[in-house]
Amino acid sequence: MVWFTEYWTENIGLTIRAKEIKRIKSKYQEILVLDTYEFGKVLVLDGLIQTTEKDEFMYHELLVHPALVSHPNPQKILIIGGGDGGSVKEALKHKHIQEVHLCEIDEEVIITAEKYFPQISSKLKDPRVKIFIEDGNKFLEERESQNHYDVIIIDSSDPISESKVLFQEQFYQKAKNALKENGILVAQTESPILQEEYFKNAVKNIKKVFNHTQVYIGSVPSYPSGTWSYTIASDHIDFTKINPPPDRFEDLNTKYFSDKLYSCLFNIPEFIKKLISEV
Ligand code: SPD
Repeated sequence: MVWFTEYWTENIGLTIRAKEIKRIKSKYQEILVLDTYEFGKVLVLDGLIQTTEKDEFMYHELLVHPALVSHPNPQKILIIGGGDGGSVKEALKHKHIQEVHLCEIDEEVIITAEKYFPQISSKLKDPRVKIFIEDGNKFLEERESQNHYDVIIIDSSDPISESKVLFQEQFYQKAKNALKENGILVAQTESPILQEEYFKNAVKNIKKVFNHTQVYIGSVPSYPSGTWSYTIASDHIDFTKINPPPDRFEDLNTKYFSDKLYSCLFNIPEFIKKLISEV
């Protein structure tokens, strides 16, 4: 019997019993693959759970679909991070998508996902997907002035070590420069309950860069507190005023996201509105 604990803060954590733990050391981090009783296989980077077979859909569907249905015609997508392939899998459910660029710093994450998480990584070899093994921040610097993408999805790990820069104002500015005029950025922005400062900092920096910003939340049981936030932003799309046509929600084959969920997505709890008002 093996137990794994992710320490959410110094006072609280999540402990999972595993049948087996595999350890892989990459150039950037320690990668663990846990074979657990409750969550199925679990991918852990430097001690932090990134994805689990049981609840990956809850996170990836909510990160990806709101932005893709909000955009009138998303064709070219960039995903930064997300080497497990979960966001690619969800993005390719939209029939307009012609090209997905995935920029992941650590090739070993992709190799591990393909070996141990075949369902989550199932679309990484799709011909519409081009993989770049690069630092996301540097990748954007090279494409900054190209008005290249319709939607940019920041599927990062937490704002520590290599990922810290992916939560800073300068990074969001580079992302905006790489978007087409009516482009949309969406980012995972941490737990508003246990990671209040990370959350507020990310929202504050996104708000500085874009005219329209909305926070929404969802449940991800394996992430700190189980309540997770996402921030969607654009210069030209006011998310509170648009009403995507019903066909944009068809054939997505989702288990969490739906047209009904989307229609009330931005009605977030009062205590989270208060946190946002403080940034
Ligand atoms: N605390 C973990 C947050 C991780 C968010 N991103 C995970 C990447 C999965 N595709």
